Amino acid sequence: MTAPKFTPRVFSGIKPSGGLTLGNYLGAIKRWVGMQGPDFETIYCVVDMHAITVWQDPEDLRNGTREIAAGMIASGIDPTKSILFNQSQVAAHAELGWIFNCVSRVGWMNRMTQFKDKAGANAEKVSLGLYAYPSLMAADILLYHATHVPVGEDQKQHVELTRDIASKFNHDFKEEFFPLTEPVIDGPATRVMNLRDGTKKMSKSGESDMERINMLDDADKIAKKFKKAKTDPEPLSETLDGLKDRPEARNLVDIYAALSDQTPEAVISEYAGAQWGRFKPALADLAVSKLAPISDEMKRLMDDPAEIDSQLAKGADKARAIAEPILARAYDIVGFIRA
Ligand code: AQP
Repeated sequence: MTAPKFTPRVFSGIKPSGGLTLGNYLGAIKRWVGMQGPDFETIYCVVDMHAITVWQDPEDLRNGTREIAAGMIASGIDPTKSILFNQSQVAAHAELGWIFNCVSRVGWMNRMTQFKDKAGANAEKVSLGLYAYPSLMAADILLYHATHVPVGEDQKQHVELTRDIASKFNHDFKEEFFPLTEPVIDGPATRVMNLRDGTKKMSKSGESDMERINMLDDADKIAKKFKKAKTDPEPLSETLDGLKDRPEARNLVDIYAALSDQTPEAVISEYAGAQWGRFKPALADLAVSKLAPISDEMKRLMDDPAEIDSQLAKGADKARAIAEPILARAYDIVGFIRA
């Protein structure tokens, strides 16, 4: 249970390790937009320090950071309602991250499935940062005493680790200082799958461009990608149960549901028994109608990088105002002398 003394506050982030995908939009950003309002203070971050856990060309990183920020704003993250900034402008993330490296246990990191997936057989050669990533992610969240973190299913284990780190810190230093943050994982698109392999997640950095919808894809590309999306030869089933062992079919139904704000049950009842020749073009039309206004606005915003940088700098000032007193108190608790 989250202790009542904590202000209801949302933190979440996206790393600029490539262009924004439909997975990021449906699994994260669209839901973040919906959390803006009176119930929560909302803090959204382009987590550039996480991006460099794998090699990033510096110019691509700068452009990617602006693209993610533009995508968030174009999707409805309002910098007057939410704090929007890039992580590296608030040094307290790295400072608390170091403390958490000393709270976390190596055994905890060894259990992280994302590290195993990303490192693969190459674990000896990947960066130390990639291994310690979840500890920095815990710092991102706890630096703001965030009570809720809306994420896709793939990040659940990292939010659980954040709770473990908060608990251990509170226990070791005998003070209920950090909240036990709740992951918020809901809706039909918590795990948008790869269009060429329905057992793998859609990722920014996946090998083939055909396996993902990028938020900047034009209408023709979106139609082509859905047309070529892998499916089985069967038509859509009459009920959702009938899609149990058909991951690619289920993924397309879930994407349709998330884009149209319906349940997957409602989609399957509308398209019960439909052939792919009917469903795929309907899905492509729906995706274009929802994504084209966002990508047009993204392009408009990206034409003025100085304005995006200025929004990020203003957001960083607001983020620092919350983060610095929390970090200062954490330093005192740990026993660091400060002026
Ligand atoms: N396929 C997805 N379905 C649902 N949610 C997703 N998210 C990412 N992919 C999907 C959610 O988007 C938020 C930001 O994620 P991230 O970019 O910081 O990291 P990631 O999960 O590692 O995303 P990628 O696209 O797979 O990046 P790469 O390829 O660079 O590793 C998170 O809330 C995430 O759950």
